[in-house]
Amino acid sequence: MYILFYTFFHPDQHVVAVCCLFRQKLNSVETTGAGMNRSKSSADKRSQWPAVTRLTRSSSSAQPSQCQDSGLEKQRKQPDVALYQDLSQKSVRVRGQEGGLASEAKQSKASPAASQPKSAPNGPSATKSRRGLASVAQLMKLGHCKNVVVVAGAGISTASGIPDFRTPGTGLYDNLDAYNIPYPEAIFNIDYFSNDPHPFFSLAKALYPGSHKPNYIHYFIRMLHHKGLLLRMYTQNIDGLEKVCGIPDDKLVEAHGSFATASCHLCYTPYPSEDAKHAIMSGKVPTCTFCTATVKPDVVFFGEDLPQKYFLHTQDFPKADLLIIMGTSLQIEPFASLVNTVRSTVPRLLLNRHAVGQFERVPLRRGDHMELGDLENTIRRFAEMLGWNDDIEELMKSQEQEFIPTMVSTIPSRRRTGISGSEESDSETDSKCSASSGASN
Ligand code: CNA
Repeated sequence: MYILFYTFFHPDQHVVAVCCLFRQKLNSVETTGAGMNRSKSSADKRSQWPAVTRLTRSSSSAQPSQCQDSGLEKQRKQPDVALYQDLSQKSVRVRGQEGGLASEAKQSKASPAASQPKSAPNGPSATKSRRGLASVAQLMKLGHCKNVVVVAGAGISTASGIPDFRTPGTGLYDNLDAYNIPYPEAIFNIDYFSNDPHPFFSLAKALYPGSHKPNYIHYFIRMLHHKGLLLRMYTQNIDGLEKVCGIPDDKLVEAHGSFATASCHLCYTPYPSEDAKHAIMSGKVPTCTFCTATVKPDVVFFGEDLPQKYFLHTQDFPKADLLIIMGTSLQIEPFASLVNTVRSTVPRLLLNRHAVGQFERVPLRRGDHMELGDLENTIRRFAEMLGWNDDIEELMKSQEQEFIPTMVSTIPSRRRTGISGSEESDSETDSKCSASSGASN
């Protein structure tokens, strides 16, 4: 009560602290699985700040200058000032809702480990550390890792030809001229979309599943599942390649949504995804049959709720005995904070081009491992160490044979074909039905 009173009179200074407390409350609500979805009713609840039964997507609390490969500042264009100010005002509410996690992240940064001098061990010496790939491979071979959680980002799909966000030069944030937006995040900002959907739709044309194929990294994760070791994969990617390579729906959390379904961005009335795709691909704007607002694929924008499935993390992360983090800059909250929720003794392996998040700190947390460099090369070496390379190559070949003839076909039939067939030896065939049905949109 006192806190609410205090906040009322000091809203700016104390909103984060208050939200932190609400976040503690949220944790208890999350474990009960209380309704957190992007339904109409959930949308209606947006006005009842503070919302305690959902999490919205936001950029990390990290400043752009802290992001090694962002290079964002120098790329930013002159914003449309009026719109930018309007969005800033709107984002206050969003930041307030997210403050709990943001402040958790800040708190963790303020921990004793965080006070260590920050020096990113990005050089080759970091990869020679005993805390690298070989150590984790050894643990796996000894049978210590039977509940592996994978956390992934755009870096796992660059080998498939899909640019990530932040890699200088090739990342989308460095190549925004075509989209005519005032700042990079605007392309995934729900308020900006509401005002002008065209920049996102231009990008969506390139990202719609169907024109890219999964790569060795995706199949490595599929192999983890095949071997019965994958507890769950949490991906931020929206390209759908995890499903295309055959990782079943029940093993996958697409934390930032996907193109598989579509709905009204305002009232969340579902809309046939193929119709949405067809409209977007032909340069039209699909509109809601209920309220006439713009329809969009169910990709989670900044300021939108994460899918309900995301909250499986409350069960999975305490259960994990190995966490593999790959191809992400860990800049987007609340996703980025997930990696801090495994038990303190659980090994965490970062596979990325450079150190990110808590892996930037020296010394690393006990049990943390890091292997830096090109992800596909790293994963190939990892697979060699585990003796999985032949299996993965074979899996890729068999999947490719099913994949190629159907590339020209529709998405649902391609996915169905990709998941059934030669995978009868898969140790977890139970998930095929759900994967197929998930892809039928
Ligand atoms: P990001 O911020 O662009 O970070 C990607 C990370 O991967 C960076 O640290 C890169 O250095 C690293 N990386 C990229 N390529 C390689 C490589 N070949 N080898 C090793 N490391 C590499 O992207 P995040 O995923 O962290 O950010 C989350 C956003 C990005 C999500 O909301 C996604 O929706 C969004 N996104 C997704 C896609 C996709 O679906 N493929 C593409 C672009 C952006």
